[in-house]
Amino acid sequence: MPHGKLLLACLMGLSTTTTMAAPVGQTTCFNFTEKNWSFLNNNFAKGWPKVLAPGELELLPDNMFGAGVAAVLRNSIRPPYEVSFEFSTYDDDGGKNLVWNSADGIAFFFLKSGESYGEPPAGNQMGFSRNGGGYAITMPTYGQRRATFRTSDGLDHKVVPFRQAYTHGEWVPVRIQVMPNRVIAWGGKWGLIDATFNFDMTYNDLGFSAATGRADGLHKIRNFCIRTLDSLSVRQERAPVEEKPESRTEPPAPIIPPQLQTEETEGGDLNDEESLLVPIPSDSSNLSQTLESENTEGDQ
Ligand SMILES: [Ca+2]
Ligand SMILES: [Ca+2]
Repeated sequence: MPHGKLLLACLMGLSTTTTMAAPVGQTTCFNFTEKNWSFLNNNFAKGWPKVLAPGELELLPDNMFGAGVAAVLRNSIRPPYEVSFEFSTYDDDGGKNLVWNSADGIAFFFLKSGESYGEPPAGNQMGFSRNGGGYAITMPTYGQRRATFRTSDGLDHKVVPFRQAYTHGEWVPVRIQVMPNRVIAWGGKWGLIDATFNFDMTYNDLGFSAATGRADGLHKIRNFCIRTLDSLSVRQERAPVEEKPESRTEPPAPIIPPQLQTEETEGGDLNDEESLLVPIPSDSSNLSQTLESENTEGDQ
């Protein structure tokens, strides 16, 4: 990605306005020092989140326990839009099979009120506040690594396995499309979440949160951008779904997900090469139930 030029153009745009009344297809990237950001923390996370370098944000360092943080972008962007970022998690006693050592994970939240966010909660809420409404794509690292679609009441409506929620220091790309009443998320090369929900559109703030409990870990994000979408050009993109983790011994290598193809009409041509990929299942309720029961034992 020609990130330097893009970032510069975006920052120049931001300096003239506090809102994002951007034309469709415009990408805005952030370095986390823009005035629209609010950083929140609890008493165990004083000083975090921290901007490590332009565009790189350390939500939490390694070996900090009981911590909860959030970085809220106070903004007025309304769906449909797509966010992209990379994230990295690392724990000095963590590893791909040491699933109880590292916690708790990162959440991307949207359609939320930053003003009434309150204190970012520690533990398996991953800093995603119950105040101010909103929704989140979460990537828990404690126990079964997974991705979820979560509402602010703490309920997970979709849960899928996602081994790369814990990256052991690698950077993993994520893309999330927020549309009226639908959210789609990709992580690494996997299609993670495709959820429909009757969204409350009262608030438009979005951002990231993270937390630790009795288990810990470094949580970082970088290269965060938002691209405005035209709802008519949003195309249901097909992506492979991660296998059940037991069936694979190695996590997949992270790759940059393909760009959206906006030139075709919705549905596309089934004979094109995307038809080789597996569609995201519209209903993973059986899996969700299994994982939710485990989730209740999460790190507090
Ligand atoms: Ca540690
Ligand atoms: Ca640890």
